Amino acid sequence: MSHYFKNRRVSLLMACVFILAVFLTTLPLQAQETKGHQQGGIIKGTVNTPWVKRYPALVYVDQVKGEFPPPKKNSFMGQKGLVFAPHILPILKGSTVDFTNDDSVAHNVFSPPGAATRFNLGIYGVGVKKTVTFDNLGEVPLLCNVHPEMLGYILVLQNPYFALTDNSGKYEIKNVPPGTYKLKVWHEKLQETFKEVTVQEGKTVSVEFERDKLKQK
Ligand SMILES: [Cu+2]
Repeated sequence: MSHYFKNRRVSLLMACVFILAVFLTTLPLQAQETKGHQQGGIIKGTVNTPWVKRYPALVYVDQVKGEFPPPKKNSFMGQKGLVFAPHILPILKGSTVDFTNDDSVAHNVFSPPGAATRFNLGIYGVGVKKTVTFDNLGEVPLLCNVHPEMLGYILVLQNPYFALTDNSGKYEIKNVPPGTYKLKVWHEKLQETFKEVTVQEGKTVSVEFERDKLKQK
């Protein structure tokens, strides 16, 4: 008799543990779903090219309905150790960028013909900050008149749904509003390419860019 009760107690306890475990494992899932529901979907995947080991690729949604005002805080493009840092700076249209000089030598940052925004900051020394506002969509290569080896890029975008790849080519764009879009890849060494993507509320969609489709410039 007591054996029977003991077994019963054990199975009751096991049942409780099981229910608790199920509850605990589904809890974060539920939270995630609620969050995803409020914040659109996720686009993720890989840009399969060895070039990403050197410089990241930019993956971005080409056009999204709505207005996306630029951040009030200025973006930042430094010059340190005779390189532009960061090498690639994606920004929203209308953003203002601070160009600082953290080197012990003077720089003369400018954008060449063909850039979405043309500018020339002139020669400026250490500790000086110059600012430029970027009102046109597209690519702005950055050069320096003093150091021909210096090269950087600003990419001016219509919406905040973009990501740079890590050094294995992986990217993830969060909170994308549901819809069908052109998902574009930009890399300084590659021709621009895109894939169509449909984003659903609360879902993750994978978009892979195959190596043979990524043509060198
Ligand atoms: Cu320079």
